[in-house]
Amino acid sequence: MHIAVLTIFPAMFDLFWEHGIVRRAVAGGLVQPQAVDIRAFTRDRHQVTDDRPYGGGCGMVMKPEPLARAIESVRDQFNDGGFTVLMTPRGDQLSQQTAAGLARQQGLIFICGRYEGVDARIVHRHVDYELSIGDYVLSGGELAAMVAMDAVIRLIPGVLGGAQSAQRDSFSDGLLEHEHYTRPRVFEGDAVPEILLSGDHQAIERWRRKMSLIETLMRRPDLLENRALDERETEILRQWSQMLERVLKHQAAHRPDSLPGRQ
Ligand code: 9D3
Repeated sequence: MHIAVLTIFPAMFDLFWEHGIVRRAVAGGLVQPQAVDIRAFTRDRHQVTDDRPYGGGCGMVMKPEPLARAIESVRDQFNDGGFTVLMTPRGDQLSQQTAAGLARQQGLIFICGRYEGVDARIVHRHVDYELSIGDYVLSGGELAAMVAMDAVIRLIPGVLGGAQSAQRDSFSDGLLEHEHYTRPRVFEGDAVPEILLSGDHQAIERWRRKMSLIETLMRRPDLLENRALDERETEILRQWSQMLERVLKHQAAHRPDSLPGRQ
């Protein structure tokens, strides 16, 4: 997949391409990345990429002409076309599902805004999708584009090896992961759960699924509301619900005001 990032800070991406899974994807020819310097597409002596907003107000806006020329130049190189994504706090929030959709495109063009944003005509005429990574304020679209690209690249077929595999991500789909342990068996007085040392792979698998479910219930109950539970999961939650009920009843029976001789 061809991926181009349009930015006034192309050097920010040098290290991104050179590490970990992204680096392997590039080395294996599965991703052909390029950071395109928007400034190179200016035509004035001072290579200006921003201008004052019509209607006044503080802050600057990214000029449309250099951006349009940069997008055209990349489109000419992507013979099979590219899906153009503007990184902006106003966009749809990135999700695993969005990432999977982007991973199916022939080519991707990410536009990183700086200043208050880009001229609206760029959005109207050249942008296919507006993407945010969440409700917090960044100084520009570059880090957000890296987050999106990282999520997308690991979903391109062949990028993850069998050991890691995107299938494992979807196996525990919709649940948080269980805890992980490695040596030593006891660290700062905290021992590895006995079952993980048992060698009983079926029991270990059951334990891990149960822990995933319970971690999800405690940390992200919202994830469970939107996910179908299978029979085993339903049974685990029923057991927990009974346990909690018992604890609550016990607590209620032992409240100070329920004891004789008080109040
Ligand atoms: C004063 C109003 N601000 C909007 C919330 C202006 C503004 C803040 C930050 C305009 C641009 C930016 C720079 N941020 C991005 O370009 C950006 C971003 C983000 O800030 N948060 C989450 N996702 C993204 S994607 C691009």
